[in-house]
Amino acid sequence: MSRSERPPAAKDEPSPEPGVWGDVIEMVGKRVRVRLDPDASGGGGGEHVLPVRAKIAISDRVRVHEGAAVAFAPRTAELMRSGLHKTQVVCANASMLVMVVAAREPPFRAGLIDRVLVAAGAAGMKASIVLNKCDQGMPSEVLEKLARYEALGYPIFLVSALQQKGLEELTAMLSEHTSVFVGHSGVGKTSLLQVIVPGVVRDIGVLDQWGRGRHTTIAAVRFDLPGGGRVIDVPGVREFGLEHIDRENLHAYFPELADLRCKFRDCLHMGEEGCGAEDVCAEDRLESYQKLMEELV
Ligand SMILES: Nc1nc2c(ncn2[C@@H]2O[C@H](COP(=O)(O)OP(=O)(O)OP(=O)(O)O)[C@@H](O)[C@H]2O)c(=O)[nH]1
Ligand SMILES: [Mg+2]
Ligand SMILES: [Zn+2]
Repeated sequence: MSRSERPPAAKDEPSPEPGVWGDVIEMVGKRVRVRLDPDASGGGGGEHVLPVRAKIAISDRVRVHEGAAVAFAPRTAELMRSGLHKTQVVCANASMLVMVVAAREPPFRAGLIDRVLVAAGAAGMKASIVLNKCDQGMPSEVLEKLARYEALGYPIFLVSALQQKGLEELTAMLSEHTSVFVGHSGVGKTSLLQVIVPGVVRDIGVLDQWGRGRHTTIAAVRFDLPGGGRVIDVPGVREFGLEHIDRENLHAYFPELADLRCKFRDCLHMGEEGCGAEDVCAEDRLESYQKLMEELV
């Protein structure tokens, strides 16, 4: 319908919101790349590069009008990470957190896993753990710890991106979700993506037009998987602060403590009389919990 054919808007009727909805599929520096939805006729689509606004996170749904984000859709989930001075949204609208770890390079750190699992729980996301670089060996103490996480309900995947081993089960899980790969720098998050999503290197290469050189450490990117599902690759993390979580709620994100009833109803599992935490919680898991409780004061 041409402009002249359009019926005049009723006087007090708000004019329809201008712009087109799309997904934030890449964030680097002060820019975001938005992939616009196709229109009803199957046309439209295309991509826009916009300046970052404080609110935007990777995988957000935004409405784009005249080169700017003019509206944000409510997020189904918000993975948060906080530092001393600020809280950051790691990604929006993901349903599965995939904690990627290595046994040796970089070293396995259960403390970081515990923190990230808490962040996933607080975001209302499911979580799983991928041990990558299995070609470098699978030390029994690492496998024992992973078995404990599995018993707590977190699926475990033993894989090697290098040898392309163990990827079928992981890919099947990923096809059901929008997932985010989280982990220490160098565990192989981007390497995994490269073997799971064909052609991914070229896709990341588009960043070159912004003169940013190498991609993996600075950009957050979301990819569609060929068999369904989406994966978000974010820069590696060294620390994962949880200041945004109420300490009274922390136990809810430790499955072994979530429903624990101790002698006192308001037991915080910090060594109180009649506390049952030691009976249900592995020693280092309880240590992680107590360390976090002390941090969140
Ligand atoms: N032996 C072995 N090396 C691997 C494997 N996967 C990745 N690597 C190597 O580990 C190094 C880091 O891999 P990346 O994929 O860049 O790691 P990343 O987690 O994306 O790192 P950041 O982007 O910095 O967070 C590279 O040298 C990879 O070749 C694997 O399965 N086995
Ligand atoms: Mg990477
Ligand atoms: Zn207790």
